[in-house]
Amino acid sequence: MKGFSKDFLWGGATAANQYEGAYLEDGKGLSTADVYTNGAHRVPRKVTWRKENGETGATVLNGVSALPDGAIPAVLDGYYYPSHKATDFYHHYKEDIALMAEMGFKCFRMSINWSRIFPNGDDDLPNEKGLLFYDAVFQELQKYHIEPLVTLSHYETPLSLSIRFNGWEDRHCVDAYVKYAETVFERYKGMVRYYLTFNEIDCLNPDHNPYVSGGLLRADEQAIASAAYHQFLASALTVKLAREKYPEVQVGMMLAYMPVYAYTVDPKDQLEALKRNEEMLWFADVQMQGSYPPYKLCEYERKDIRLPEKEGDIDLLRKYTADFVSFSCYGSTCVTTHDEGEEGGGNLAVKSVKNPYLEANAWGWATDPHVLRIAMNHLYNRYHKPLWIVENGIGWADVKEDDGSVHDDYRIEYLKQNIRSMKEAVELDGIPLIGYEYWGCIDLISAGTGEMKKRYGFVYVDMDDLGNGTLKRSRKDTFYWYKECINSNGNIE
Ligand code: BGP
Repeated sequence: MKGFSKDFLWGGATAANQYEGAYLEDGKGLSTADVYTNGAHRVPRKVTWRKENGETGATVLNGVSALPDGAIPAVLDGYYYPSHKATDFYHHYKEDIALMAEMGFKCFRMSINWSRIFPNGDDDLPNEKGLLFYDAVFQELQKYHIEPLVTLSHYETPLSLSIRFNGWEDRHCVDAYVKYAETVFERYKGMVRYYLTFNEIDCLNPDHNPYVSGGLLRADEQAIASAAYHQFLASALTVKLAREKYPEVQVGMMLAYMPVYAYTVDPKDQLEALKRNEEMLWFADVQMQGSYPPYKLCEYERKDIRLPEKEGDIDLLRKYTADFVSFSCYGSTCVTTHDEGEEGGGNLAVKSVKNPYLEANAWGWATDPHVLRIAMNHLYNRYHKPLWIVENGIGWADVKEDDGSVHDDYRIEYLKQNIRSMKEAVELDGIPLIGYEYWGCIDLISAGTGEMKKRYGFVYVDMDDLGNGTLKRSRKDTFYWYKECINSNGNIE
């Protein structure tokens, strides 16, 4: 049987706002993540704001929601903002990359913080100090032959674009983004070959987080549809830019894809599961097939939602589809229209019930030993383009022993199940897979809750939920396990 290819890109993944810290250093501007407070399991994060009259407050901006009239996002005293320090990759990148190299990483997924390069998102000139930081990171990666995979926008928008334009609702963001993409492509020519345009673009859905994904301070369904449209356009223009000026660059799309199962065999549940799956997949349809699926257009028509279309847009979307499909997948979710089943938690996007066949972690995320094979079959058989798993992992409140060790056997078990599943998709189903990037390879802040204790890493970082700690790095048991896994090219028992 054929295993993973010789050049399979094993590695790990991170995002600037959860990992970098240094939120105002060297000329960086504020991003939407920098005014986002910490939360906890079932305690949502909030956006802090100030009004002209001096009134201040904090508001939950999940789904269809808005800041109070006249409120402008601002950093306030008395709140804790996890992105400000994060786990300080900014000052630890050499040490962290050396740890990745020790595990044998072939690839490292990271994001560039747009507001580090253009502090207001659309400044005339880029911030040289911001560019220099990523120069240094890419040079360090090159030293160890680690291929960077760079997300251009991972759950953050320059705050100034949110305040002035309500983020991606306005077409202004498209031009600003393409200029940012071009600046980065040009600067890192020869150093970065793989880019992703928007992290988990489907999280822009009305039932998820349009603030985090689109920088929307006022999100109704029309604004969300416009924002998604503008991100599709920005992606297509980025692909065009690469094809015309940077042919060595490959641009992928990125989807959060946690397959949804029906809890019962009742056709009503089956239909509900189908609809939930399509709520994620239609975003990939536009980016990989080049047009909106009919059911989405019908829904927009029923709701009287108009796409902010201009001449030539449709051609761009059709012509410049992405080169590969990358996705995050942590487990599966399960839905029902019945009054049965235990409330399942899961992520905020899907109100799920607990799958009785699966175990879940403390945050309600279920570990599914077959999910990667299922997800890969769905995605490949629909788009026929190479896949790339750019997030998979398990969050756990790890305990560090006095000698610095962390015995995360639950994570080893998770990895075994998931890697086996993706291996089956490659070997038994013949699906082309470029690489596997384990999420949060070095401990970082949780996106959903802003907690530190929801840890994913192979490397423990000494810091608590409020940013106290030495930031010292230490190797968990999975560090050694993953190293062996990479060394044997995934030949695990
Ligand atoms: C994905 C995001 C990541 C990451 C991960 C885990 O949705 O792309 O940024 O954080 O989920 O989620 P959490 O951090 O909420 O556990």
